Amino acid sequence: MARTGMHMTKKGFSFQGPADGVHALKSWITPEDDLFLVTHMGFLEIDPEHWHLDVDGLVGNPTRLHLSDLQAMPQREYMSVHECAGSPLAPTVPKRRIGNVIWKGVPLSLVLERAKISSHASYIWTSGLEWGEYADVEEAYQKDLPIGKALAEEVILALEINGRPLTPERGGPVRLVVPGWYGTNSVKWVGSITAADRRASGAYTTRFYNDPAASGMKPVWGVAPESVIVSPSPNDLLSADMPTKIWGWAWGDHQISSVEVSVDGGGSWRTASVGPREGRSWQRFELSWTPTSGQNILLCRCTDECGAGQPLTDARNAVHTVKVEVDP
Ligand SMILES: Nc1nc2c(c(=O)[nH]1)N[C@H]1C(S)=C(S)[C@@H](COP(=O)(O)O)O[C@H]1N2
Ligand SMILES: [Mo]
Repeated sequence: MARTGMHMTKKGFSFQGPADGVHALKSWITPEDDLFLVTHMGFLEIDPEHWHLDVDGLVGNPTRLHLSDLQAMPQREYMSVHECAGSPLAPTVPKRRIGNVIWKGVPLSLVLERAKISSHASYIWTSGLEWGEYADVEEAYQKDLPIGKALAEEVILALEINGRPLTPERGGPVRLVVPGWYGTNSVKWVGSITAADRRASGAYTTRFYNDPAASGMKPVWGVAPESVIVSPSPNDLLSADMPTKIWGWAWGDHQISSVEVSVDGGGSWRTASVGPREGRSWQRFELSWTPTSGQNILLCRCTDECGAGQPLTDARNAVHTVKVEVDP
């Protein structure tokens, strides 16, 4: 049910992102204007004075926190890629909804400690406050985290993005952020947190955001290794025999150790240079290249420190391709 001091501003599923897609993502930190926005049921506007967070379930001290309580707690900043896993109804279609931002807020672990979380808690459930319908389901946006991830230092109840308070569209005044895991886990408009000894049973943790796996279903949690070519874009005017650069971003829950680029449609691959990562940021890669006239088909693929890579097709992190026409 609706709490006081909040209303939906737009109903239904919505996606917004830069018109040029990944080719717009030229800066290390993605400005909010270029950062995608997603909501399943609609956007919620919450009066910060009325916002509160209830922490209950397997805790010794059920707690209600107002915005001023959170603001008075220790906060930290964390740089992280923010990526949407794509539609839960089409999990193998790459959407490349991505950005790299700096979040700031209160570590979730501090809030759980304050509520005296029980040693029997093995999952943390988090619910958004909005209401509405998505794919014939009408229930709260509730997600869960295994306790190990919930207590990890990077998981925060964010109050800011890129140095500014979260806007209502971004999930403000307070949202969960789970760096290293797909955006679906980062619950916007957080209203309640429940400690439990089992997984949450709602549609967003059982029916949606589970990938088929040999062992049954695998929750959409850690971000798989992925890379995109930012430049050149298909609209760039390139001239044959003029040396230029192919560059882009590579990221994943684990650090990326190598990126390869193909300039002949995947026939052969060259090793690009790869920059450092901070927190769970993306990493820049680049390769010098002298185009030849006609159509050039560019691809990139990366491998993380655990040896995981990118499939060529049929996966949300499938290899990215850019076709460029080069003048003679
Ligand atoms: N309450 C709530 N939280 C949510 C969602 C939602 O629909 N409701 N969508 C999730 C999905 S699928 C993504 S990709 C991110 C999008 O966050 P953004 O709009 O800040 O980019 O929020 C996640 N958190
Ligand atoms: Mo998403």
